[in-house]
Amino acid sequence: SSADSVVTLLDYGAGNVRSVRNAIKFLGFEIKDVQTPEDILNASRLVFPGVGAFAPAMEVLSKTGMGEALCSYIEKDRPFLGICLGLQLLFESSEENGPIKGLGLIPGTVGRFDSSNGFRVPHIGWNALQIAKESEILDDVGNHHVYFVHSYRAMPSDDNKEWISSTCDYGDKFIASIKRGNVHAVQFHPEKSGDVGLSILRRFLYPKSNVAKTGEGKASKLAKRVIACLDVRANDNGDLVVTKGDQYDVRENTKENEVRNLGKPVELAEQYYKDGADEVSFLNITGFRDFPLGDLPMLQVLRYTSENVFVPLTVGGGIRDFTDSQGRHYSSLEVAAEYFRSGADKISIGSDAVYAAEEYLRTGVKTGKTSLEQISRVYGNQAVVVSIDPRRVYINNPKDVQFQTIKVSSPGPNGEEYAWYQCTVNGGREGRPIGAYELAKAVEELGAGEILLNCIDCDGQGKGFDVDLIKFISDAVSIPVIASSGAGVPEHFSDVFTKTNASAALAAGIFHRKEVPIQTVKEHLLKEGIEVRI
Ligand code: 1PR
Repeated sequence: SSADSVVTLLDYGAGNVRSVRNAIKFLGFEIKDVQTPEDILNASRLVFPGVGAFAPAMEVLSKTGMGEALCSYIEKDRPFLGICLGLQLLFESSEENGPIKGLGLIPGTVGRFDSSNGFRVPHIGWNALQIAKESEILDDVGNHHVYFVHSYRAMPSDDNKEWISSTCDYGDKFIASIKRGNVHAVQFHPEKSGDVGLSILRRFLYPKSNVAKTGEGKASKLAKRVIACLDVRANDNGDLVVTKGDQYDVRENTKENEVRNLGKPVELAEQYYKDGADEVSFLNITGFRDFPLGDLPMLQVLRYTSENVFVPLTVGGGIRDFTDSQGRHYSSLEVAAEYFRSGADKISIGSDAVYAAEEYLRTGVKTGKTSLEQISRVYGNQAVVVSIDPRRVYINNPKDVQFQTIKVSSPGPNGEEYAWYQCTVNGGREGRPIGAYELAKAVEELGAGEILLNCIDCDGQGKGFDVDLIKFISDAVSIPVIASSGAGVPEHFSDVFTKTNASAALAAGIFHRKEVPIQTVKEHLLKEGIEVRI
């Protein structure tokens, strides 16, 4: 292999850089991992995908001498691409658990987004860039959305003006990318930004070639996301299949009562990526039974999918502490780590988050020991989704229950005008004494970065999302909420986006049964004046 086809990658082992690796390989390059500071100095092009939190990253860079090597590499104007934290570390300092000193190559500090002005934090999703100066790697990107996921950002100032190649508006105007000579860094994730992101990487890797323009686009702000969800479980032969329930019942109404089989997980995920899904979620729906570390097929599904799918991947099911039949104990953190290493960008916690929230509400104490808290501390809250599986309970009088209730838009079977939403565990099999409202507030405090809001009553019915529920919860928290369950036609998506503060909408059945392609949903949203990524 010639030096021309090699990319040096600085991976200090703090998280998942699998997708960056996959994207580089997809573009025809080999990867050489940095082992020593000399490897940095000898690189012909260096990619630095920062992951994890600022302080531990700086600690590793200082201790190993890699920070010094990085500074000298960059000062020599050698080809460099920093991603996300790989941009932030170039600044003087960060407020993240700090102030913590950074590499100090660019004047300025990194601070947290302010959620008080109605902008949800973390900033998750596809947003537009305002190009500030010419940068060969960005070229026509200004018309397109790119994928961001972060709670901290660097701010533009007179002192760092000369570095800024683009900014992004999200409550405030922050630095989306920098460029000086051959040195580039981006706050967004090109490796997760679909074709547009791949073309950014391609322009960096092949600096003198003519990369074709990406097609039409018209990005102005944070887009509403359309997510394809694959409920995965082993069928009775032990093969992993994509299935789909009817109010969570995934068995066919036949004599054999077999598990409904709608296709193969990897193939379907790739199809949805090509069709324009902004994200793909896998839910291992029997994860509460089988142990996921033994569940190698799901890890394989992630590994294969992440080789060809360049949008965020979420995986859920079975994320909790576990002792296997041989008595070996696995922490939820180990389980999550295995999923991240295999290509997941986010993990989603269902049942275990319900128990954590119940305990927190009972004691008022954050122990720091729940899976939710631990995973979010190590990987950041943007990597932790809580999946809620509530069931609607109609009541006549809000005083009849101790939970937060809403006035429903259409009355219950006996004319009830109110409802609360009871949380369940184990795939809807067991109702718990906690409402969706109480759960959402509690998990936000415990470190969830996003909420996947299902509704058992609506699941698989194709009659539309539960707009009452989604409005209720998305108004209660300041983290993004994904509306789920019940989509049947494109109008259901515009409905949920115009009537609630949901940041994303997820569907399964209509996509699996090929009733409505993802593009059709997006075209409809666009026509209704709702911004989406095209
Ligand atoms: O409790 O941490 O092991 O996580 C289990 C996960 O598996 C949870 O996220 C839970 O929602 C999910 N799950 C468990 N059982 C089922 C089931 O269907 N029997 N699937 C299940 C939940 C619901 C949605 C579905 C939407 C959209 N799936 O994600 O995809 O309702 O469907 P639609 O568009 O066809 O209406 P843990």
